Amino acid sequence: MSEYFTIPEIKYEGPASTNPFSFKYYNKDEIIAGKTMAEHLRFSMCYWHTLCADGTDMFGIGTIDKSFGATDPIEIYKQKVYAGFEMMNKLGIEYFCFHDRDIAPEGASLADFQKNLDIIVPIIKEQMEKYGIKLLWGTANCFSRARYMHGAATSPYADAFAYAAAQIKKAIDITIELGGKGYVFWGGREGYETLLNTDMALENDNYARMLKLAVSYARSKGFDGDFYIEPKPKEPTKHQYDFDSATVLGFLFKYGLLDDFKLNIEANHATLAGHTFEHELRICRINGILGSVDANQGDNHLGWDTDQFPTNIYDTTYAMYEILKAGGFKYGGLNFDAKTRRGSNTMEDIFLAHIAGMDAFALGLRNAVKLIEDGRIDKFIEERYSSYASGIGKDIVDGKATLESLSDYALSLTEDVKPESGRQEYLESIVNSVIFS
Ligand code: XUL
Ligand code: CO
Repeated sequence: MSEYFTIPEIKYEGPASTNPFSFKYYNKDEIIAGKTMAEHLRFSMCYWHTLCADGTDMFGIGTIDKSFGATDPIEIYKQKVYAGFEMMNKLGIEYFCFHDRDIAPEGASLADFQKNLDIIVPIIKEQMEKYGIKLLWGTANCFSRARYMHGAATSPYADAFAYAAAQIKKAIDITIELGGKGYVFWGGREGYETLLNTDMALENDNYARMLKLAVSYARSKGFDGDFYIEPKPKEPTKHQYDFDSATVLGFLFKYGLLDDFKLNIEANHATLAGHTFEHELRICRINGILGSVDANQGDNHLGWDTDQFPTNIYDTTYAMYEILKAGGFKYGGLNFDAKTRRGSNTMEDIFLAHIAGMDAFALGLRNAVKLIEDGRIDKFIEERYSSYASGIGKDIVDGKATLESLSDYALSLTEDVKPESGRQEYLESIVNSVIFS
């Protein structure tokens, strides 16, 4: 098979290198905090942006050709496989993620689509074996086609629910066939445009029904990985039910789904929900539901999901801090759900973007380890809450205090409560001094 890219394998050359096709911070075999950088970061290429998206936007047509020299639909998707695996191999990316619709042409019917998937999946499998690349997670695209214009699992139309079930069943089969340990639900159309036409209770119940059907099918076929819900508050729908981590946690709890589901946190979805990336990760960390991450970033001046490659070092540092504190990934990883800007329209740009993203997270990992080893932030927090380690605070934590005993205690205080400074600016300066030391 001839090469698609004249770019060589990307190697670590260190921060002083000016070679654009080299890593400055990502040194995959270097051991940091007990694991190699590759084991910590578990980078993944996303099939849809990298091998399918052609730069089309609301105002303009594509600017980059992703047909890889082919014209026949099946042939185009075969070439995507070869090109994608060559790219991952050259970048040293060990995982990938896909939607059913990214990997094969849909054809004229559901049966055609499944036939096309059956042609492409063995080629993917062969390339995975050739390069030692693994599947991070699979999913079904139940949002692009007109049949899903009012939702898939939450559609008012039972036939749409059934059609989505067929896609999910097949996507689970493929995920299992390819040895994936994750299966994602992103509910782009699982929400509403107006409450005036919406039976929210039924839609929520049906969404949970679909998730349960998927779990019971996948488990019956031997899938022992994790299911992930990927929160996003809006876009394309005005309001999406999987609004943010806290909302999804409540949903999973209500429907008894917490044994099988974790969350896939996307940075740009966090900011769309009005949160920071690290806030969403913290919610997952403290509730034991961190599954995987869609690594990208938004633009502060734009109100939509720009899916940019992550280059903001503060974001990657705080994200890796949360991920390390959560004990790292089990089956998840850092999936670049990111696309080059429409004007960065060459294949070189796609390599450079992945290098930038991988280096940004590598530097984030290095910084986060330094922050944890430095210990001043942990110590500050411990001291800030030390009133709960003894006396009345310990009684509260141990469940020994009652409202009456607390009232008696408060009445006995001779002075008003005097909280100490939260020292935010000082803590931010610690972060800077650790990052730039
Ligand atoms: C859309 C998005 C999806 C999911 C998978 O915003 O993030 O690509 O990651 O369906
Ligand atoms: Co995503």
